[in-house]
Amino acid sequence: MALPFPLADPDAEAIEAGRHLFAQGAEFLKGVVAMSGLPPDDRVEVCFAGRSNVGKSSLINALTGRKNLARASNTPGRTQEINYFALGDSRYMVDLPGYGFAEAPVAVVRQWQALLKQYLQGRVTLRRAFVLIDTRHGVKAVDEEILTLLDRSAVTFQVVMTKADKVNRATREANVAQVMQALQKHPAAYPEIVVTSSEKGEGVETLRAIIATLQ
Ligand SMILES: Nc1nc2c(ncn2[C@@H]2O[C@H](COP(=O)(O)OP(=O)(O)OP(=O)(O)O)[C@@H](O)[C@H]2O)c(=O)[nH]1
Ligand SMILES: [Mg+2]
Repeated sequence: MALPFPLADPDAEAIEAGRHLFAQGAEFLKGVVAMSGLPPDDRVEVCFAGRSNVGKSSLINALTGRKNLARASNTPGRTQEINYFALGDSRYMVDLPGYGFAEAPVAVVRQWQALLKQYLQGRVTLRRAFVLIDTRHGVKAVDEEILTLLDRSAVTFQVVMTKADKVNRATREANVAQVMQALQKHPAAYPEIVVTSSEKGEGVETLRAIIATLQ
């Protein structure tokens, strides 16, 4: 029986397109704190969303092969702006503020949530939101909130599981299955997931290929 949410498996042509795209180089463009600060919507854009500390910045670094491009910190909630990266001259990659950071002041959380909502609902060139889920934990209640927001915003989202190097095979399989199950009730879910490790490079080629084939 075919799984409703199989693992992404791009063909050789897509892998090559991904390699080519990322070979063009990536640059940090700007950090945005309000919709008025967004760059012109003149190219395909993807964003990375996920709980604080899930590995968003590390994944952007792994994709671009640049150790410190997106600040990967040990301090949860540090990336508080919408950070724009230009990939060659044809794509934007966007590092979103992490959610679920319990120690952040309520007013700050509200402000992020409002901006996140405006961004997801208002950015016409946003082609896909990658929602990062920790392979150690699977989908949690706090993740469900953003999945529901994406459903309502009609933004296609694709789950990228992170930190796969931190779990054994049994946990990995159990949590991949848990994610596949959780996605069934989300109409905006793209029906393939990607398992990654920024540390080991697993899944990085696949994700590059996916980003390169979005039009
Ligand atoms: N072992 C391992 N550690 C990882 C991996 N990805 C990220 N980490 C670690 O997890 C921590 C958080 O990673 P970040 O990339 O800063 O997470 P983030 O989602 O950008 O966090 P915020 O910006 O605070 O929302 C760092 O200590 C990373 O080194 C991975 O694939 N494997
Ligand atoms: Mg970050």
